[in-house]
Amino acid sequence: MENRDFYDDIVDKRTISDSRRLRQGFSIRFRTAMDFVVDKLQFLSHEFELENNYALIDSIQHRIKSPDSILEKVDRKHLPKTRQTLFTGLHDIAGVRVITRFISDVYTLEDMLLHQPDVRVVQRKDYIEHPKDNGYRSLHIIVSVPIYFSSGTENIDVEIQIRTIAMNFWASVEHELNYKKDIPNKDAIRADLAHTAQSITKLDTKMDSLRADIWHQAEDVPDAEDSDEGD
Ligand code: 0O2
Repeated sequence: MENRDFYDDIVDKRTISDSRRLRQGFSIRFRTAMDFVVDKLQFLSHEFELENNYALIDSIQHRIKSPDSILEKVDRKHLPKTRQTLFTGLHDIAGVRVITRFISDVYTLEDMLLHQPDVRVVQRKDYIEHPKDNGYRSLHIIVSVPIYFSSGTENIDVEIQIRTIAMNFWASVEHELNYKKDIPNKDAIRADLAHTAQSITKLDTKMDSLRADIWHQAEDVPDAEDSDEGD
């Protein structure tokens, strides 16, 4: 099905103006919910930085799922092509990916986010603690957040993926492999990637412990200002 037919197909026998309204209503809801989550994450990261002198978040990416990708999922999951599926049947229409430097930062950020009174967890999958068979690692949380219309409040789901720079590097290469066709030795590359995922886990764990060492040693050394005071 062509992209441009997607929303028209969903509304089926509605008029063109109904279809346009639907598309705009769809976009405004998911974009507002996505921006709400991104703003919250950035605020929490800045607040943490003020207190601790380093940023929890290295970078943030976000996207609204493309019509092709929505259709592929609707077909794969055998969902009805209805307005309800579009608005409430999929939980990852709005997606935010947060990249941290360290594994411990993934969970610190999760903890801070989930303590917010207007963020409700719908689903949590910890692929860091329990990696997928192919080696994929990331923390996935689906949250429901409120958006405020003049007529009332709606709750919208947003998928948040939190992972380290190293996990993200691995996932981007693995993603590329899945989308490339006609690769004769795909199985061998897959096996190699699974092996590389283990090295990445070791690297992430080592970096966390190196940072802990740096912090502990920094605590033992008095600040230049502190030692000046004694002079
Ligand atoms: P896009 O373009 O990122 O939206 P399902 O969505 O049905 O496949 P489920 O259980 O609903 O699976 O979601 P899950 O397992 O939490 O993972 C969904 C998303 O996580 C995927 O989105 C990817 O972004 C990412 N992901 C999950 N597994 C892998 C993996 O093995 N390798 C890589 N590179 N990414 C993965 P979409 O919808 O596939 O694509």
